[in-house]
Amino acid sequence: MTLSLKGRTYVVMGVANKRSIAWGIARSLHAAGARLIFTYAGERFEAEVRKLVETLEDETALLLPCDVTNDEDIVKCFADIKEKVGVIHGVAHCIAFANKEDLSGEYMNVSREGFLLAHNISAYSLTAVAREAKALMTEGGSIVTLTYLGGERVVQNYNIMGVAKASLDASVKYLANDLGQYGIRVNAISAGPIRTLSAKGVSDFNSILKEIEERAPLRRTTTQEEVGDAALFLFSDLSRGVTGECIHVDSGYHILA
Ligand code: NDP
Ligand code: KAL
Repeated sequence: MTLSLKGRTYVVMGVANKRSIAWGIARSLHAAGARLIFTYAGERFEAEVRKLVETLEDETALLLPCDVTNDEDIVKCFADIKEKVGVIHGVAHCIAFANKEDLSGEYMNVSREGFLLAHNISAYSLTAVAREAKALMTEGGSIVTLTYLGGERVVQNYNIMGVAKASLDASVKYLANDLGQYGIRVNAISAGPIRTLSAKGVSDFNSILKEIEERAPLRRTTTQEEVGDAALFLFSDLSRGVTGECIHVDSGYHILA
């Protein structure tokens, strides 16, 4: 068993820019020789993602639109992938969204609309994507999503996103149970805080990072590369016995009281 992914194809969803965790995963998969297909939500970041993908200098790389709030988009995206490459071996789901007003203050003030939006994009999308991807994973495969400690415990301001991540974490287990019989594994990586576009605008992000540096067992913050390499393990056959699992890549912060 090796970590080489030569001859394998993976769909990476959720690159917005070079700081995206999805881009860290893409770089690790690319270094292992995998062929990559990127999906992006809207035209907003298409040009930026296209520029990044070009830096890989891989003519086989593909870039496709996929807004996960839209079932037709998801179906079309995977139908396009089927037509262009046939078989895929995995999907990296690196997508989350909640309205800014639902990410501070008291959780209980969340509106029905805000609650459903966060669950739609951040949790339901994994199930919708897994269902479409399954048809293309005829040689078995591995699906990896990204979660955060705020789905297991109360983390200040994470609020609705914590509730959505709890739903995502449970989805990983139910999907793992459904898809195991087809040789498809489903796992999550719980990443420590990383400064990405999603984290932008979080007023006390510096103090969150400082606390990790001071208290986490490894005494340093998490990098995109660390998450990328953990994903590489989950996509490779070295993790062939692992499914329905959540691996914390967070310098060990989650073990602290
Ligand atoms: P980014 O902002 O780089 O990525 C978030 C991505 O979500 C963007 O690419 C965005 O696409 C995509 N997205 C939002 N709405 C939709 C939609 N409707 N359809 C398709 N894609 C959509 O942030 P991160 O890399 O930090 O986030 C990636 C994942 O990592 C998320 O699940 C996040 O919760 C998780 N995570 C992040 C941590 C951190 O500290 N940064 C810690 C733990 C987990 P677009 O830009 O095209 O709208
Ligand atoms: C406790 C933490 C502090 C931050 C609180 C909430 C963070 C929630 C993450 C969520 C994904 C952020 C958003 O949805 C931001 C959105 O409202 C506005 N941003 C955007 O629209 C940008 C342009 C696009 C690219 O973003 C998205 N998401 O599409 C949590 C910290 C310590 C760890 C983090 C950041 C975890 C996480 O899940 O991202």
